[in-house]
Amino acid sequence: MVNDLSLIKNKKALAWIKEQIALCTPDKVHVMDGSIEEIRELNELLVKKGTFLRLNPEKRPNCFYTRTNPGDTARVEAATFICSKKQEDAGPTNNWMDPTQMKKKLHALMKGCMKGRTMYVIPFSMGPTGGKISRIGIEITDSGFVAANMRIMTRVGTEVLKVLGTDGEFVPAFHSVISPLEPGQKDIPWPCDLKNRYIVQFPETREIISVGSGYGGNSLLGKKCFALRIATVLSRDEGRSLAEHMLVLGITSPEGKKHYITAAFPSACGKTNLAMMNCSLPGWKVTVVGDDIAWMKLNKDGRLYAINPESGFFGVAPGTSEESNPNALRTCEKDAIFTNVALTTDGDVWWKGLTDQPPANAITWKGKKWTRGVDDPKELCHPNSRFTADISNCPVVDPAYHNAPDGVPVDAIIFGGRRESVVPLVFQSRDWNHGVLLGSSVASERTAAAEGKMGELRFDPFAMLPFCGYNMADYFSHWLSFPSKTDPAKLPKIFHVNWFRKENGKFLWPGYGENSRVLKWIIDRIEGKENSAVETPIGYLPTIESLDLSGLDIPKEDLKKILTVDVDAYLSEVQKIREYHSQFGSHLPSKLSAELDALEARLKQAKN
Ligand code: GTP
Ligand code: SPV
Ligand code: MN
Repeated sequence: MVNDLSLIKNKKALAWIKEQIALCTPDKVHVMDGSIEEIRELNELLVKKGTFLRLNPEKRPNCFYTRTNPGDTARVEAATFICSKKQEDAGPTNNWMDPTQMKKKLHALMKGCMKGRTMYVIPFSMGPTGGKISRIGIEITDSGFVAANMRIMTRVGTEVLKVLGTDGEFVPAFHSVISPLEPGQKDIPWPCDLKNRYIVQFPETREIISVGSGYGGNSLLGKKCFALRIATVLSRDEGRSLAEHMLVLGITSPEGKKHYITAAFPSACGKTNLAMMNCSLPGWKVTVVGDDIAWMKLNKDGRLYAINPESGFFGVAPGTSEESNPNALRTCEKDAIFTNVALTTDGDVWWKGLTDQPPANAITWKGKKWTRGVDDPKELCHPNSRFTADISNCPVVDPAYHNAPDGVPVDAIIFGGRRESVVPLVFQSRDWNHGVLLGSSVASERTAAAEGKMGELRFDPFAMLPFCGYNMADYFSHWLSFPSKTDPAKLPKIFHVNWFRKENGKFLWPGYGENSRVLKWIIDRIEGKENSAVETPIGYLPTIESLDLSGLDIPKEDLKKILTVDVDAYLSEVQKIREYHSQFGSHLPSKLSAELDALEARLKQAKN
């Protein structure tokens, strides 16, 4: 391990790192160079310490297994703060505290917090290193788990430092598990400080400080903290950019025509699955650019281009199977990290849905011996258990991921949520502003990706509720500003989907690879195919004839249910949206209220 800051030539970075060393008093400092040797050594060290278990190299070469503290298994939204100078700028949907006060509180926790530990300094690039839309961050962390994950999820090392140079800009991102070690004290398997978890963004100074949690989105600071919370602010200020909780996919028709589509669904609502699906429609192919985050920018040609700022997938394990997502399974066959899944007796992993039956014997994510037929299958893996895998290992990675550092042109943007009732399978917005209304009124049943009560319906505008770094209503305004910044005809068309309609506890739509039928319809709409839709009060819906359902056995009554607008249910939906929007007060853009009024008027007219 290097204990040397000589790699850091950036003056501001050096000063910041030295300050953190003085405050946190780590035993060692390691600046990550991103080399293969370095990550090998780090993985070995984590195995030696018991943080990682090496999986069976014959079954899963270069793969590791880890278990978190049972209380540290998901993002903690209650502990996530946007500390702008004025509370109004954080808006009513974010937790807020005065930045000076928050810093005081955090510094008290940070004092001596790395005692007995190694401080990893991780220079990382979000987006291709040196790319036009890319941005640089430096994460400081005392978690080897975080360092190993960041090495997969972002571009790390000396190349990044080269681009940063002596005076380049970077986002300082501090992370500590706040679990100092006394001499001779054994490192507990999963260090964290459950009572003192704070995931804090300072939008004005573009800083991140996260303490107490070692888990995923709380600690891999390039992901939600930088690429969304800080980047939404940077994008607003830049004016022609967006930072979104969206997958980016390419879809090629049997005739060889390619389109790029982005889609925003709340956490654990199907982005990873859609982004790399195997199309059930013969001859169609989906390729993945990204599965969680998109940075988009208006280009000189007037079109919106998207990049994936990440370089890996931090995917939900349960539900990932040969039937639902074979490409995700291929991606984590090697070089992957598995968190909170079950361990099999032959040194492999298992999670709910991987196979119909669990293995006869296993060890649960809490480290308990488990026997089929005796113990409860629910104990095997955590519902938010995850795999961290390198996007380059994905068999359907889109060539643009490697070859188009400035992004791919976006033809369509899709919004969606997990809705058992009311919301149809798919519909198209009337225009951009109506599309922004759709984004602003995304609602979903709560999943395991965040702590809280499962299943309850909550609004999650643009799937960004926990990820917007400023006042959500001002973010709506930023979206509404795009038609004035380019030829509106060049903007992507906006759609809404819902794979999750249920009746008697069963899904009405088969989902997964069958969603290609919906994507095909979306492409028909982009291409202006005649008679492909009917106009309804909520937008353009497919007719049963216009959806390609060849080879799909699905009852006609079920199709009718998911392709019909329930006017009364939507009228009460409008009331809920109005109520939700009202919390934004004078920040709510009048254009958006006008869109909602117009929707209500169309629904009322349809009723008469
Ligand atoms: P985050 O990583 O938390 O942002 O989640 P995500 O949006 O990438 O969700 P993901 O694709 O991992 O899916 C989450 C869960 O939804 C998994 O259990 C999937 O099996 C399930 N799911 C995904 N697509 C579909 C679908 O089309 N139909 C149904 N019924 N379930 C789906
Ligand atoms: C999400 O919750 O949206 C995730 C997982 O993608 S995390 O990295 O924890 O944010
Ligand atoms: Mn996500």
